Amino acid sequence: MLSPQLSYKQPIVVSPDGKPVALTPWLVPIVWEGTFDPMLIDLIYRQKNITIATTVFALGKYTQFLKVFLESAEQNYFVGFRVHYYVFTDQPEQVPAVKMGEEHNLTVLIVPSSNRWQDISLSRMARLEKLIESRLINEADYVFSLDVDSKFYGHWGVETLGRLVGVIHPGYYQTPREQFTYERRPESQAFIPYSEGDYYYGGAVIGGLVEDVYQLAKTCREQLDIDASKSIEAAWQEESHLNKYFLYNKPTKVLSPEYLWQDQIPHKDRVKILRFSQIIKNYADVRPNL
Ligand code: UD2
Repeated sequence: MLSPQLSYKQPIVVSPDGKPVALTPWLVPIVWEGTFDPMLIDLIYRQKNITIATTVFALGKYTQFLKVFLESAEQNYFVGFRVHYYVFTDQPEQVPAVKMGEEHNLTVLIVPSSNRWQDISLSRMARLEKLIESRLINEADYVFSLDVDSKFYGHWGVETLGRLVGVIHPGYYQTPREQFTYERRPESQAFIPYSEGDYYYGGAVIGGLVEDVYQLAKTCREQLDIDASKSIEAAWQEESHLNKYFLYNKPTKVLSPEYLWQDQIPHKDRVKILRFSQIIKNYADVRPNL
């Protein structure tokens, strides 16, 4: 159940002298380069024999992004740990054959096409919920849901694991919260008033323990269904509902914008290392509708 909360000061992500802030006001880490020892943290997780499921959706023209996504993931993403990609697509023949590293494998799941990009994006919650129920609960320990129109540029490892993991959107990490693109209409289940909010989280990265991501996906799907029954679509589809969920169910680990950047934003002097970034795309060319 979501419950109302009192207003409080907006947490900062970068201090006034430009230093990354490494702790949220509810005392969980914000993961930046330099805040963890990759060798030590690898050693800790190596003893745990974990599997990280990773869901990625590539429908319509977005299948063109799979090759770069998967090839760059195989260079950087949980190298040395067991990873199982689940690729949801309407065109299985377009899934490229990418050489997988040791203990990395991929399953293709066929889903119907859609002629609205908004429906593709928001239906990810329902599909994630069902996949966890039917398979991941037995097949994985952790799960990440990632946007496909992206490339890995640097290390992404076990430092990102936690019970419930969100990423700070690169476009809003220095923005006053009243300018966040949260859903502002009270009629929507995703509504957040101007006086509330911690960070603006990107919908491109959702992660955590399978059980916790299940609760997130189920709740967001239920909230999306209520909105749909009232013919309301939140400003940023499932991303708006995700932000509402994280406001009342705080992540136990927050990833800095190193873990979600955008190729069109210069990164030098802003982040020490670029790990995962949205590639530049012409929306009119790749989406089924505008
Ligand atoms: C933002 C979010 C995205 C999602 C969306 C909601 C970031 C960086 N991105 O991205 O996660 O919350 O807003 O509106 O936070 N897709 C297809 N085929 C399509 C269209 C979409 O497969 O024709 C899938 C694909 O996996 C894609 C994802 O849906 O990565 C999100 O769609 P988008 O990248 O077009 O959304 P965008 O860039 O507005």
